[in-house]
Amino acid sequence: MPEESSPRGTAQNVPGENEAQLINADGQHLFCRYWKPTRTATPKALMFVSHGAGEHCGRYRELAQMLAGLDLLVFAHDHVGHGQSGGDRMVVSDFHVFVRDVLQHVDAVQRDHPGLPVFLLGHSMGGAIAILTAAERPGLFSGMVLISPLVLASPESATTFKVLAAKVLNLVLPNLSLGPIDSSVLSRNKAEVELYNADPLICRAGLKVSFGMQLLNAVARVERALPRLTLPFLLLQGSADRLCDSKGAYLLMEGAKSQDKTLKIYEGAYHVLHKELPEVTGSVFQEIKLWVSQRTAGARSLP
Ligand code: ZYH
Repeated sequence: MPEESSPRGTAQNVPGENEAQLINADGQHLFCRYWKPTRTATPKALMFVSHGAGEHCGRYRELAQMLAGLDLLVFAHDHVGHGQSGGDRMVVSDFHVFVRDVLQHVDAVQRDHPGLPVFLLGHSMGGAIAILTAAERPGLFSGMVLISPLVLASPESATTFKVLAAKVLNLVLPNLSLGPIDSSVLSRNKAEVELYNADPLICRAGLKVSFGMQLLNAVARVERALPRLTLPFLLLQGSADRLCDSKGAYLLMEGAKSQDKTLKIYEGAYHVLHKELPEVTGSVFQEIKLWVSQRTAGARSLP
């Protein structure tokens, strides 16, 4: 595990949660969080959590704590350009940097916990990162949980249109802003929208054309990677998601070669299923809990 550095932020007083720093291959700081198993000193599996664009890994605390309660060691970092990590806000030279950094972190944690199964969990852009990470290292991951992953550029999304129109602009005005995303169309839970809007670690600046181009690159790479996916996965998707169209979830189900693949559609739900109406989010937590418990049941905690 990376060296523990002087902890900052709010997690200092959160029981079972640790913070640390990693330096990536470009020399940038990655802000890391760890949630240790609550019932045992020896985890039975590892789980990396991959957050989405504009947000940060601290927003996955409740999910991580639930998974730590299943004897998993849950770990995460803020992707470059996000949260408390280095780099210009929501800027990445190539989408693959996100994937490379996840693999660096997974390799580091696995060195300290050899022989344990490793899982991925990703939301939205973080889901695209999880898919590309799994496709790059076939055999490394025992499974993945995807919450409304970015698989398709929604044809109805105004941003998709703007990004496509801006392909040419990218050459001359890569920093042009495409306008911020409207969080109120991403969850029906008003309290969660307010929490999101008040979170100081969220990047609310508009998506830069250059970042939109990287998201489009990611979509194209995910589509090509689907036939290389053989790992078990659980896919959760809202039918009324306006950012990542549910057609993407069906494409993923058809394209992945995995034998063990499960799709659950939440009728009427928006994009951020883990922060949606209580009945949706409650079910999302239950489904993930059940799926992960079943796939780690045989795993023994190593001394
Ligand atoms: O990863 C994303 C994200 C953000 C912007 C995107 N734009 C595209 O995909 C995106 C994904 C398109 C752009 C055009 C080309 C094709 C891709 N995330 C994470 C999600 C969005 N956020 C939404 C706001 N959140 C946190 C998670 C929120 N909102 C309300 C309540 C609670 N959380």
